[in-house]
Amino acid sequence: MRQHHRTLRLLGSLLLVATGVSATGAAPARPAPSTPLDRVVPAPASVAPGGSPYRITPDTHIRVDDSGEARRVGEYLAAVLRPSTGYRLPVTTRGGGGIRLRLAKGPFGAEGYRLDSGRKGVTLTAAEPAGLFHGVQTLRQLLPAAVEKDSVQPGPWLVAGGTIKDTPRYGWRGAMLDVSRHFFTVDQVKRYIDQLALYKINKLHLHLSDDQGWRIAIDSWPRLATYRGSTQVGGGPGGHYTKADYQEIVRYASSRYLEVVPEIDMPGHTNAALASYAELNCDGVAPALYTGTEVGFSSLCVGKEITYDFVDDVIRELAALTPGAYLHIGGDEAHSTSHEDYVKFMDRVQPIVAGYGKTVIGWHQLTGATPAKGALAQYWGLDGTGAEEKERVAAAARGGTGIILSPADRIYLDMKYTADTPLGLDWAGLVEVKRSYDWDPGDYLPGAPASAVRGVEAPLWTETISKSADIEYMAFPRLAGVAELGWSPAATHDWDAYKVRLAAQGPRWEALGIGYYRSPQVPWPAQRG
Ligand code: NGO
Repeated sequence: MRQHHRTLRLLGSLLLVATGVSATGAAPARPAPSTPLDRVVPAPASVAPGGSPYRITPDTHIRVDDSGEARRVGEYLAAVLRPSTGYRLPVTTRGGGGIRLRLAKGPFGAEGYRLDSGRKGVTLTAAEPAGLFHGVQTLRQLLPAAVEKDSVQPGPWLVAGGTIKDTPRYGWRGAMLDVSRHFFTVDQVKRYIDQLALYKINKLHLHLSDDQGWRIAIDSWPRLATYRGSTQVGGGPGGHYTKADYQEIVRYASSRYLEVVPEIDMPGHTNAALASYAELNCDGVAPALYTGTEVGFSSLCVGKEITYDFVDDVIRELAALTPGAYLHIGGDEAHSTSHEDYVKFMDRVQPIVAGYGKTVIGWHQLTGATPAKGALAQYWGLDGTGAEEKERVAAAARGGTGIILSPADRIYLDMKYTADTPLGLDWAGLVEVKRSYDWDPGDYLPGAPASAVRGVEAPLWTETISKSADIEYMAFPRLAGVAELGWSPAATHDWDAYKVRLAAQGPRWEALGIGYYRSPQVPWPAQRG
């Protein structure tokens, strides 16, 4: 009799798992199904479901290798799970069953991991702590969305059985935040970093200067930050990062395995610098502060030596704050600089970056000059950009320049979704969720070898964006698609399958307090409460 009951119960739960009936849907309310192992964004490289699920209980321990970084990842996981499960989840280096984070040699690369789940536990294995961290993001998505809440939830906390083996397609999976047009505080940037980490984004590009604001303290040119940090688009108070603030952002990003890529845009987009120091202007007259949104009207004075003293000082101080390999020098929309001057300027400035041990990145206009050896060009054209311009970038790629893809009519997060989107711009067109996801970085740029493509990056320009809620509304859901383009093998690319996995993220975002655009293209579950 007892046996019979157990069989029935087992059958019932299998059925629930198979049909995906929600625990809060029709009776019977328990047990809840576990999330299918492949319902993860970005799609893992390979998924083999099977075997019993693991259930996190009050007795679960998080066992880590005896390494500082593995322990830190374990503590990070515990901090995610404790508030919603209400369990202690001690992080231990010995004994204790349940969740295990292991560092071991294997075919994982710098960021990959393997997840094995069964009745006795879940084990994440990776060669590097970054891989464990990305594996933790996968594990989060395998648990019910309520795991993301900050108060105790009923559970149960099941992880489906099976194995995931996962490594990224590209090493560059970036997001850019423009902190110049509107300033964002350290806490706001940290909040975005946490959101980027959910989807295994590994670069945070900060656009630190533009016509409307200079956001990083430079000791040798103090007025940049104190004067030109003092406002923003629309005339608000603006702000800037002290060096300590900036280092805190870098530290926090690195604790989430993101590398910060700082950008000082030059020689155009420099009204902030020109307004702060009259001597940087060819005519020696400082222009007024600028709080509008026009582009292309400012240029550093290419013929003056002081320009290069200035650039050297800025790059030296910024390089000293940057543990990462790259410095972005902008180079877009230099409409007020002659072509000859632009080439001259880039020929002088790129060696300065190299001299401080960093690799140059520029917007793709840099390919109209002579990109330094090893430089990366960030493509921000459109599907419809002229063949000549695309070929210039492709030729540079064939010559060894790496390419980061940020096509504006695909993954500029500041483009409106539809004509009704209250925020954002539309100069590159309207970019709904499907359009944003449905392209292949591998064959996007005709004539560029696939091996030149380092990955993708989603810029968020902030002419119309002034608070975290704005960032989130424009980034979600498109950011998840960009992350998938950067991480998942091309073979997994399929809008119909993607939109189902994406829909499952909605309740997670709600649990995390992220207000997202509920695109009608995506079959979101009904919103609760
Ligand atoms: C362009 C321009 C930026 C604007 C952005 C708005 C690039 C690389 N330069 O992108 O100054 O803020 O469009 O979408």
